[in-house]
Amino acid sequence: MYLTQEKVADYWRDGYVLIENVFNEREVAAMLSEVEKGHRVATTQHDAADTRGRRARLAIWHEIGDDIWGAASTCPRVVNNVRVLMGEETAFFHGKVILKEAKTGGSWEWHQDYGYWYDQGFAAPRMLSAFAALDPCTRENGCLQVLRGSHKLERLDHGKVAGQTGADPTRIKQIESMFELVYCEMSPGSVLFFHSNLLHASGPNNADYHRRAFIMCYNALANPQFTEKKTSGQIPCPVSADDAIEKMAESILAV
Ligand SMILES: O=C(O)CCC(=O)C(=O)O
Repeated sequence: MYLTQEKVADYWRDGYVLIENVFNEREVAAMLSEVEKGHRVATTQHDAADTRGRRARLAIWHEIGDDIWGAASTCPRVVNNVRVLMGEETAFFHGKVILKEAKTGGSWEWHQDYGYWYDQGFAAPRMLSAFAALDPCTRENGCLQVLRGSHKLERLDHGKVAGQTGADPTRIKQIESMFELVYCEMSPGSVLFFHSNLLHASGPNNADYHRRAFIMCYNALANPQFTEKKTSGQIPCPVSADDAIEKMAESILAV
């Protein structure tokens, strides 16, 4: 379950690494139940229009919380791998559920997460996202796409692209042939860990099944944020017992 030095080297070369079966079927089922019926997702949702006029929907928060989302964000299978990848102690930054609904879910335009996190005042791109698939993620339902190795470009200029913050589209056209385009097809429970300067995007959901995902974002403990502080402060991300999320999943599914 923990990443080998070889996988860590892959992450620094490619800007991402995939781990299969981080969350088991019951844990994924409990997260989906909380997507559909839970308070957090229901009360924190908003839309961001894409360039095709479709809407990408997400629910976002900055507190770890005492629910299945908190249990996933502090799960050692995630947090300890984040620490291994970063090579330093980490703090929780935010969590977001991406709700790319069947037939209607919109695209995410090309961007680097640090492209806009920089504007939120973070000193350095010592930041990482862990994308957990809750449904099968396929090309048909708009799986994540990455430009392999593009984190090495370092931060590009970002601006408004439709209702989203995206990388400069002219620059994307210029650099895209330099990198391999990878469609990250994933099975539920797998987690893609990716660097905050990795260029990524995703297409619309044209399939008749949803593409929902939970993205957990982390910042190096020693990486200060100068402005727009939404986080509860730079404290080490707590690490739960390994079975904490499984126990929480069972109590959700028992209701
Ligand atoms: O879920 C996706 O396809 C991409 C979401 C994303 O890139 C983001 O929230 O920054």
